[in-house]
Amino acid sequence: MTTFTKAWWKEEVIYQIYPRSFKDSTGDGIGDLRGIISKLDYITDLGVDIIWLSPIYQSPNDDNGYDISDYYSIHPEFGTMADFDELLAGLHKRGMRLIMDVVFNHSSDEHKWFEVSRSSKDNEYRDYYFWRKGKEGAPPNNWKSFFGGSAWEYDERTEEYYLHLFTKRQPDLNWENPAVRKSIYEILRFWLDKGIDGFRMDVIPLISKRLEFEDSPYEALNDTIEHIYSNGPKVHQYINEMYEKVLQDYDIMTVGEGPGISKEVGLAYVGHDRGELNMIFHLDHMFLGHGPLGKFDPVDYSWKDIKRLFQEWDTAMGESGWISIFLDNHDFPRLVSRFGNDKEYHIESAKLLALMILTLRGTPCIYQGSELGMTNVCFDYIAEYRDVETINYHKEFIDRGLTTGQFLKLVHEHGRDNARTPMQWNSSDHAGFSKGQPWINVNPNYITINAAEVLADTDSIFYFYKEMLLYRKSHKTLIYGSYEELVQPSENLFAYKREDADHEFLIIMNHSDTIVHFDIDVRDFSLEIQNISNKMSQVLLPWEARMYLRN
Ligand code: ISL
Repeated sequence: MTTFTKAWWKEEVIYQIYPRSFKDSTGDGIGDLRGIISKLDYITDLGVDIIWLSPIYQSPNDDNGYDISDYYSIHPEFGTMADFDELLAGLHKRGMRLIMDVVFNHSSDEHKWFEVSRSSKDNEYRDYYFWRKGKEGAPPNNWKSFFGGSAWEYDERTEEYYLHLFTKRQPDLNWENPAVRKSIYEILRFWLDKGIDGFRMDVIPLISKRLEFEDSPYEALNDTIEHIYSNGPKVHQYINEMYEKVLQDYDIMTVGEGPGISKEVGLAYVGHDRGELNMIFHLDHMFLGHGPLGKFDPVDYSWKDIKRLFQEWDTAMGESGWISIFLDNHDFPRLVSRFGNDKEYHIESAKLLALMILTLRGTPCIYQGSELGMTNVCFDYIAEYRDVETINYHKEFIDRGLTTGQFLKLVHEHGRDNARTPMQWNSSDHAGFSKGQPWINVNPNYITINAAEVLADTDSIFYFYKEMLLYRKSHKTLIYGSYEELVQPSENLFAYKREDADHEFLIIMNHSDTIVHFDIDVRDFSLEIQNISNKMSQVLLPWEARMYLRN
């Protein structure tokens, strides 16, 4: 059965905070650290353990903080280092932990390293980045940025191009240069010595480049990401060095974010004996539905694909690796809008998805607002969108002769701002997020979907999360037990078994708007959790989810 090594980061649950959109304490419309501090009791009440803070460092905000201009300081719009220390102490006092988001594949173009680097061909920071000559007046190769357009930007001052896999204001750092790595390790130590509990490492598989910089032969962006940008020749050498030089000295957790990490290479990042990372956020299920040109070029997929991926990943990790389980974050649509039904079965499907992320094998990661059932937003005007990805792709669409109306339809479903509208605290102005005009409009459904509502209703999505979080804590089978999908005739039924020497659980979920029969013998089991009251034994109502425990 199971011989997993035990670890706190397998047993605890992560809650991701996107600080810009969580709670504003000053009235400037931007969420901040004191806002988070004011909500610590709320977070404690929910019952999560580890807070992942999206970046709070100094940044020109071209990509909302994923473009860092000073890794050692807090952006004034979020507060001060004293506020940070207070937040960390507040979390620790309540028995929670804090992990920081570190972005080391690239910096901001306003980082002093880059400012010096671009100033001449010959300076001590030139090799902190990738500078190359063009090819007959064109960029060095055909690489495309994740956010549209070429991944190379020409800089007139030195008449060379620099590489940026994201926006042109996010130049890629050159890990080949030992001085870059040393600088990064010092930054990691600075934050660890403050007493934080770990890191979420942004786009970690991209840090080692294929230095030949050959053209990508692939048409689909996702293939280029997997085979050309990610998993470069020295990626494991670098991560292992970071582990040996810094990480291993601390009792922390590390989770690598991994576009391009396939199940075939996943274990190399997280195998227990590798000396690299504790777990990864692989994006296979999140990239389902992305066509050749990415998210704004959608293709169909079904629950069959999702179920297959979860089984394949579990098998690939086996007893020696670990992943995080999540269905949304600040880069993707809201889980209830994407994987549930945010209209007729809003509450039912939100609860079903909660049961799913808290019972699959891996460390669950809950994104802020999921516990309220927050949904995608459909802004009427492109001017209401803030995300650089949406803005850049809008330009590309117009250049290709499409209309803003056509593009907006895609953004409503796939845009990242769906997840970035302010947290809905109550039904007062601006959803109680801020006294001033928020940096991005609130979702108009805050009048009915908000924290005050769910806290006042013991049958709400919030209390379902709370119940499940408590349940998971006291049933280690749901953490370490084996995982096995129980294949059902209906594609929309997702059923699996979690088992160890002590217990056997069955989780059965109907991911559809119709009634479905299931074909699993539950006579020796008792029903532990159910999201809808329904007494029929072998029949699940639309979006019904059940968890059984063998007697
Ligand atoms: O959302 C995506 C693009 O549509 C993903 O491909 C995303 O860019 C990828 O997962 C990397 O995301 C991370 O790095 C980006 C940053 O914009 C994202 O917010 C971050 O999560 C660059 O730092």
